[in-house]
Amino acid sequence: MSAPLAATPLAAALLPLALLVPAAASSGAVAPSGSAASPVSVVEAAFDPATAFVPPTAVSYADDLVPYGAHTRIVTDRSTPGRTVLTMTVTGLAPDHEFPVHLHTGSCGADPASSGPHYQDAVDPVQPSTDPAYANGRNELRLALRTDEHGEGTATASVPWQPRPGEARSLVMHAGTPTGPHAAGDRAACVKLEK
Ligand SMILES: [Cu+2]
Repeated sequence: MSAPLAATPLAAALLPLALLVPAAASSGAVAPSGSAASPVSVVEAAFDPATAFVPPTAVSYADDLVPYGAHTRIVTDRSTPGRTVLTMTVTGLAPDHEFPVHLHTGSCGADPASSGPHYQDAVDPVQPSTDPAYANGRNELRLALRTDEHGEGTATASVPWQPRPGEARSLVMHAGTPTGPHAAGDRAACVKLEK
């Protein structure tokens, strides 16, 4: 097949993504709803392999749990001062499964470890953080996302703080239970919240 014939449909397929990227870079959120100053940001994405040609917003590292093409919508509501309410909705995931989902500091990358440690409001001076005074569901943002028999689910967490800009860059879905071939703490998927 000649290169021009192959390149044209690819370029057309990439165009919507190319249009999304500048908006994300300027706003700090992948797909802000409303004005740029809106305290509510929305990320909508389909999971792709980390090796995709265009680095995906939502990466799956375990397509038995988070199949490529499965969809997520994440709404981060900072409209109440000093409070963050984050809601994650998914479709197309492994059915009857519970994913521990956490706000992490780093961004998503080809290496699942690139999302770094958990974001903490008060940062534990000892890393990795295991001290329950810091590693808890009030100082970190954690969800338990349970899917139904159709692989759909939604979960919400509310915390009495707002993340420091640029320091809470991803939402990580751990493999959870049942574990299957994975360890419960393995990173099954990652969604970028900030560039
Ligand atoms: Cu985590």
